[in-house]
Amino acid sequence: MNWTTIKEYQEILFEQYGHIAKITINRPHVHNAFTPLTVSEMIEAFTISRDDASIGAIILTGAGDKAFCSGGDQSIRGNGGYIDDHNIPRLNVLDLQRLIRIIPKPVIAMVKGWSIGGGNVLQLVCDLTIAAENAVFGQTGPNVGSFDAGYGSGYLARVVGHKKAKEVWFTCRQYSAQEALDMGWINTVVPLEEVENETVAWAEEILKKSPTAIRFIKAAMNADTDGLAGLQQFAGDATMLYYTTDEGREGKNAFLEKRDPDFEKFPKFP
Ligand code: S0N
Repeated sequence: MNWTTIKEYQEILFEQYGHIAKITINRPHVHNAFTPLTVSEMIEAFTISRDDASIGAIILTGAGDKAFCSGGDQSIRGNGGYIDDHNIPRLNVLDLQRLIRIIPKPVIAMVKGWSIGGGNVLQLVCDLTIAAENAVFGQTGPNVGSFDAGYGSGYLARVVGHKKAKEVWFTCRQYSAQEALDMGWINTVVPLEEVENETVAWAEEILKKSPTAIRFIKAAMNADTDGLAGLQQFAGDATMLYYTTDEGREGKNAFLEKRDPDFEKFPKFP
C-alpha cells in the first residue's frame, strides 16, 4: 500500500492513502508507549484529519509488529501526570480519547502485538478494532499504580459487560485476540500479514456509505454513553444539518434583511 506523508512529526507518522488517514505511534523501542508530545502530535493529526473534507476514515496504529501501544511512558511519569518538556505534568491522553469519540468520521484501531494500559483504552475508544493474530489486550493499572476510571472502565463495561470489565481491571490478565473477539471487545482477527489490507478494506467499505448517516450513527451511539456531553455533540450535528436547509437559512436571511421570518412555507412533517 502506498502511503504518502501528510506531515512530519517527532513521535508519530501521519500518512494518507486515498480518503484514509493513518496515524502511527512511532516509538517501537518502548512498545509505542506515549508521552505528552506523542499525544499532542496525535491530537493535531486527528484535528487535521477532521478538518480535511477529503479524509473520510482514520486508522490509528503503532509502528512495527510488536505493539499497538503500551500506554503512558512510565519513565516520565511524575507527580500528577506525564512530564512534558516544560516540566508540566499532563494526562492529555484524556483529551485525545474525547477527540476520537467526537470526530465525526470512523476511527479504526489496527492492533498488532501489545495493546496494554492506556494504549488499550485508545483502541477501546476507537469505533472499530481490527486485530492481528499476535495482538494481546489488557490493563495494567492496578499493577503499576494507575487506573483509568473514565472510558477505560465505564465504557469498557458497556462494551464487554460489567463482570468481564471488572475481571480485566481487577486481575490485570492478558487476553489473546481470539479471547478479545469472543468478548465483543474488538471486531475481527486476521493473520498479521493481512491486518493492514483488512483494515483498509473495512475503511473503504465504510467510505462507500453516506458520510452523514455514519456521522449521525456514531454521534447517536456516543450520546447514549456520554450523557449530556454526547447529546451536545449529537445536537451540534443536527444544527449543522439544519444550517444547510432553506428553513434554517430563512431565519438568518430575515434577520439580515430586517424583516419578519416566513416559516409558514416550510412543511410540518409528521
Ligand atoms: C507491554 C509489556 C507487557 C510487554 O512486555 P515485554 O514483551 O516483556 O517487553 P518489555 O521488555 O517489558 O518492554 C520492551 C521495552 O519497552 C519498555 N516499555 C514497555 N512499556 C513501557 C511503558 N509503558 N513505558 C515505558 N517503557 C515501556 C520496556 O521498559 C522495555 O525497555 P528496555 O528494553 O529498555 O528495558 C510490558 O512492556 C509492560 O507491561 N509494559 C508496561 C505497560 C504499562 O503498565 N503501561 C502503563 C499503564 N498505564 C497507563 O497507560 C496510564 C495511562 C494514562 O495516561 C491515564 C489515563 C487516564 C487516567 C489515568 C492515567 C494514568 O496515567 O494513570
